[in-house]
Amino acid sequence: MKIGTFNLLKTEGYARRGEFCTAHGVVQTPVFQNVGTAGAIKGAVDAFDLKALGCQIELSNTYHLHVRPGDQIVRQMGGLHRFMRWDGPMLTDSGGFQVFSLATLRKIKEEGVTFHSHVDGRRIFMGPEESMRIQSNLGSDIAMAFDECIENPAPREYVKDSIDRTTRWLRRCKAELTRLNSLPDTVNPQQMLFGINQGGTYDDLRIEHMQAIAELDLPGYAIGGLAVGESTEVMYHILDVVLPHAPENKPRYLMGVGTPSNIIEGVARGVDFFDCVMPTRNARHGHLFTHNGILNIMNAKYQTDDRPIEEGCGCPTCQRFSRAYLRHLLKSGEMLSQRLLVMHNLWFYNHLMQEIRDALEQGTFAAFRAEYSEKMSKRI
Ligand code: PRF
Ligand code: ZN
Repeated sequence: MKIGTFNLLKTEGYARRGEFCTAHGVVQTPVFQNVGTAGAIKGAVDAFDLKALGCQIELSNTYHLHVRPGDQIVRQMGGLHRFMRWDGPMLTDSGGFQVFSLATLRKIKEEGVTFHSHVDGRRIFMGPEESMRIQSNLGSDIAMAFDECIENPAPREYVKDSIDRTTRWLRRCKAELTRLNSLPDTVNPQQMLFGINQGGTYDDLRIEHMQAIAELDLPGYAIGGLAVGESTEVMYHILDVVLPHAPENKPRYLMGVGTPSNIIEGVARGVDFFDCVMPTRNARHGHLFTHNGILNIMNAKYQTDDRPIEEGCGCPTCQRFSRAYLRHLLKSGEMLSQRLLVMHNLWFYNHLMQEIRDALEQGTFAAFRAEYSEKMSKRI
């Protein structure tokens, strides 16, 4: 299969079962991208663990790796795949979101954004060209466009100006990545660019922007600017409105989302790629995903519970350890608790996507959605 090809294998309603080809392998969709922001999965999980957890594609961040250790260093070490010893598909986010959520004292101009590093306060400039050069040095399979992610709600005039600028930035991203891929010593000359749809909570601006970016005929499109202050209902409404205008034969990626039920509802509306820090972040606080809802391992009732986190779970943690032991580890502040709990949650998310793909293949996704969409995100 040619790199950048998206094969739609089956559909059920708006939900899609597909496969997407990258330079480091084929991704079966719908897929959850496992987050390793700075080239490491939080909770002491390495690239070899990721394989055992059913991870198909890893996600890292331009902004973090640019600040530390520096993308030139990563390039010198052979690119991020080789640096972290992950040989599967990899996506890097552009910095667009992190600059807006982490950095301080930012100033946006047509050329790009000036901001202060969250690590040492140093002044940094990043625009579309800088973001593409950094991502090219990292050598990911999918580079994300440099965009502006606006918090919801935002004034309409601001959003309109912002999406127009994000479209101009996208053209510059495409031109720069094309140039970088043609250089003789590029880390990953097959690196692809995904565009990002913005437009806040305005239906017409969302559609207008999606139509504008679709014209660039990129290999994939993301929906950004969601899960940033609006309600779940508004997020689902925007997906309902904008996805019919996304190219059908290209993968769609809902950035930074979400809970198991957000994922099931996203799939139902036609989303193919997801990513979220939720499985890792929740695990580190003892919040563990199961098919019956979210279990809090700190709860006193687990003190002498000899069962695994979830009966029947195939993860390395549930194969070996009891709720009682895991509760003890977390309460004692043992580092081991982080690793064991994160492994369960990542396995759960990757396995959830496998269940979704199986249901789509068997034409039973509607039933799966009805049974689990609400239940999985409840606290138990
Ligand atoms: N843009 C980029 N990355 C993102 C987002 C975005 O809008 C979001 C919004 N949920 C998460 N990550 N570049
Ligand atoms: Zn488990």
